Amino acid sequence: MPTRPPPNPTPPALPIRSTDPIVVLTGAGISRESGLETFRDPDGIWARVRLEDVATPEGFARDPAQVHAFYNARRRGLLDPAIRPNAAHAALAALEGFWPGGVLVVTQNVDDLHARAGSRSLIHMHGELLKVRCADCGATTDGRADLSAADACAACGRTGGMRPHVVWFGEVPLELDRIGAALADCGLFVSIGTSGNVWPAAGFVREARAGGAHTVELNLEPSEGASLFAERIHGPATAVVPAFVGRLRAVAAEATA
Ligand code: BV8
Repeated sequence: MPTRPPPNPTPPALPIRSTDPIVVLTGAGISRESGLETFRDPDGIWARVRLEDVATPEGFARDPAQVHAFYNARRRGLLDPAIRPNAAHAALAALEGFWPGGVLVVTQNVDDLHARAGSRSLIHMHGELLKVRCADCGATTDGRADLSAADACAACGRTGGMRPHVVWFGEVPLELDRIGAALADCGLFVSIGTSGNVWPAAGFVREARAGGAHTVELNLEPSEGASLFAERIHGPATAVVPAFVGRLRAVAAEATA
């Protein structure tokens, strides 16, 4: 008699209430199946360029044209009509729509795929590829065209100071106070598609645990901080994220039954 494969083990019940706020941290892995490169995978961006040359203020001061070329190529790539949000982005947007406790997506990504999928409660802690900033007056504006040192700031008119609105290594990420408050207050922290290499984002799981949150990692493979999570589910984001959001939908439905 052939032995039947064991049924998929039923995932454990989630120790959260539907009134608990949720914080979701995402990284490059959630956009991988949309066609955007990650950073630290073998075929990733840092296998091709040195982060010191293109993602630091020192690199920009040394060779602004090289940094502009790096971000101009990524911006043009993101604007390719073939690059669209995937099922993982869509599942998070749906979660924001049905979860009573509220959802905040904190993304390390500079792409616009969460917003295009419909997420509204969203923080781009490392900035946005489709925005530009004037180093002279600080004005941040939408920017979808190639950028160069010759471009003038739309606000102050000066040239030479335009840069991508992106947080480089050694620069302080955006909205850390708001993120810290949300981590302290949340009942569930979910980390999706990040290797857990870059700080301070890599420390968010510790902050969430300190606040008593249940912590879950959804990633293709164990991240640097995998052991810090109460639950770890590994697989491609377009599979594991919708499945996890399905579990949350059951929690929300139970609360209203
Ligand atoms: C700062 C620019 C001071 C934008 C980026 C300790 C404390 C504080 C700071 C530090 C510290 N130790 C070191 C530092 C300094 C530094 C740092 O972390 N260095 C690292 C290299 C050790 N941090 C900083 O400089 C930060 N600033 O510290 O300021 C401060 C801080 C707090 C308070 C006051 C002062 C600034 C960090 C931001 C730097 N900018 N990029 C851009 O060009 O995009 S970082 C870069 O890495 C990207 O932004 C990216 O988002 C980020 C993280 O990478 P991931 O998203 O995780 O991508 P990665 O490729 O690594 O991993 C992808 C994962 O997806 C993998 O696990 C893979 O398995 C998985 N995956 C792949 N495919 C799939 C998948 N998962 C699911 N499905 C799939 N299909």
